Amino acid sequence: MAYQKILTIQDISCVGQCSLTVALPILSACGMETCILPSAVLSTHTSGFTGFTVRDLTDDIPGICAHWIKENIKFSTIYTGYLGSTKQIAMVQEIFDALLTEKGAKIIDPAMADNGKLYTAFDMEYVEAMKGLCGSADILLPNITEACFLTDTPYQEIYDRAYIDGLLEKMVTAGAKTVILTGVSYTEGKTGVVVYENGIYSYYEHRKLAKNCHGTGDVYASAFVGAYLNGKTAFEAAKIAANYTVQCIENTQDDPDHWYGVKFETALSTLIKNFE
Ligand code: PXL
Repeated sequence: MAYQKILTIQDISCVGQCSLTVALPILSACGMETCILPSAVLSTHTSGFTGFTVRDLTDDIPGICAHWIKENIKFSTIYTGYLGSTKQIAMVQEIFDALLTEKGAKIIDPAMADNGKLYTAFDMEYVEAMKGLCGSADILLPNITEACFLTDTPYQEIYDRAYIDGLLEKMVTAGAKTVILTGVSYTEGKTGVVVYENGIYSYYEHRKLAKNCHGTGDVYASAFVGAYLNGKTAFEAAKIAANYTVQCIENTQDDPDHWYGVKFETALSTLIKNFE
């Protein structure tokens, strides 16, 4: 494994096991120097908690980046997740241009929607801006809801292979090089991920657990990035991240008090065995 300095841009939800509090430990465990750019600080995530506080850090970003440019700091991968404002999306594009090494990878999790709906903080202006950013992705990691928003496709709970393949094709036509579409279920009791790369669709199917947990998109994307940077192909990394996420849900689902996230820490030792 080549040690790399990477940057991840997403929010800090102080409580709730998502975004940076998931990405930083997972990527560190995967052996990467992980620098962070917090997009916002929230007391908790926004799915299920009420009365949370939010501090949008958009206005801090230009100064932070100017300092990094002055220090000649560069990153070999930039991985983005939940952003704090529409204005930040244009800033992220500038960060890609200024702070990535020459062959550096842009990995984008659009992190804006699930179960057919946008997260409460976002609107269609955000979606429009996110479409532009996702068109520049080397690797794009949406769920089906996000893929629908990115491609102006009506969301369907029941779908077939043609519907899924159509979503993937539209995202690639819009510019994304490789797309990993999560939460694709063709058979009862099973779910999986489709990897679309160089015109080829590959599907990894696995068990679907009864419980739909918060934060699993972030756990999945972080484990994917960690595996990919350890030299795995996109398909191998998609599979490793899926197995890890299933184990995290399994380790959480019997604890009714733990409704807000998954106990991703309990499965880290299994995740990193993939890289020995
Ligand atoms: O897991 C996605 C996510 C990240 N960050 C914040 C969120 C959510 C999902 O709701 O609210 C603040």
